[in-house]
Amino acid sequence: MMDLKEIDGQVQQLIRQVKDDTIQSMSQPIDVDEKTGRKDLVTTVDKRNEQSLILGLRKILPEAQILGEEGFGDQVTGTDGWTWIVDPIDGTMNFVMQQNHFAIMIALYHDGEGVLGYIFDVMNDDLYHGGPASGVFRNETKLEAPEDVPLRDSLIGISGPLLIENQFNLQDVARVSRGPRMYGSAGIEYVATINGELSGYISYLRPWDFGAGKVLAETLGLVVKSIDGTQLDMLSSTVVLVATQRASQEVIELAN
Ligand code: 2AM
Ligand code: CA
Ligand code: CA
Ligand code: CA
Repeated sequence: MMDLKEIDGQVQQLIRQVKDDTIQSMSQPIDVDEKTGRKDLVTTVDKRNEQSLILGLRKILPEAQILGEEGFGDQVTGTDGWTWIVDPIDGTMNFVMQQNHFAIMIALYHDGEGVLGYIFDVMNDDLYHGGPASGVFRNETKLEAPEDVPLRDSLIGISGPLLIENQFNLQDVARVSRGPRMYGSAGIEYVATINGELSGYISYLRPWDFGAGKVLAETLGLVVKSIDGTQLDMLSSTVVLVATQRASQEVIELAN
């Protein structure tokens, strides 16, 4: 097997290529389909990106299994060994409606432990990457851990459906904070938390929505948990909280 640095270099090359293809595709009309309804979209770019990423990742680490949102990967039923998790466009609704505020995400796990994470903020041309072995980078710049801010001095990301329905008392969480924000892309909200623009982010997420962000956020000392305070199961969907230590304690207290 290649060493981790070599794998990392090749994944960065791959995700930059797929980013370039994505930008290229935006100059032509894009086919959009509804998956479960008019609020759940998939495009030809989501599908093509996932196929490109899977093809590339298979070459980089043939023994790994691959979990991808659009179903071109493997049927993943366990976390033993090497697992890639791929989200080919995170924030497809933003991609279609705004041509902005979306990300491409890749994560690498070994025996359920995060090894590498990648979040490409495409329109800002910023690749967030790294893991416990190397630290976290925005492009070439190594990032410091964000300040441990409390909820009342900060903005907090909360997904639209959870806030509208006041699930887990999230309207109280919003009131205690300086204000709620909703960006519509888990990747972009993870990045905002990593950058210290938000003290945290709360949303119902699937493994490809939280896999990459979890590696990067935990490497920077942020808390990534289920909203009830328990550990995340890498293969299950749940309401995920990523936050500073202080904000996470406050949110978990208010939410349960
Ligand atoms: P997607 O664009 O890859 O589907 C939108 O608030 C954020 O939540 C996006 O990151 C989006 O990822 C994700 N998302 C959208 N619909 C979802 C659903 N039904 N379940 C879980 N996550 C969803
Ligand atoms: Ca989707
Ligand atoms: Ca997603
Ligand atoms: Ca997606």
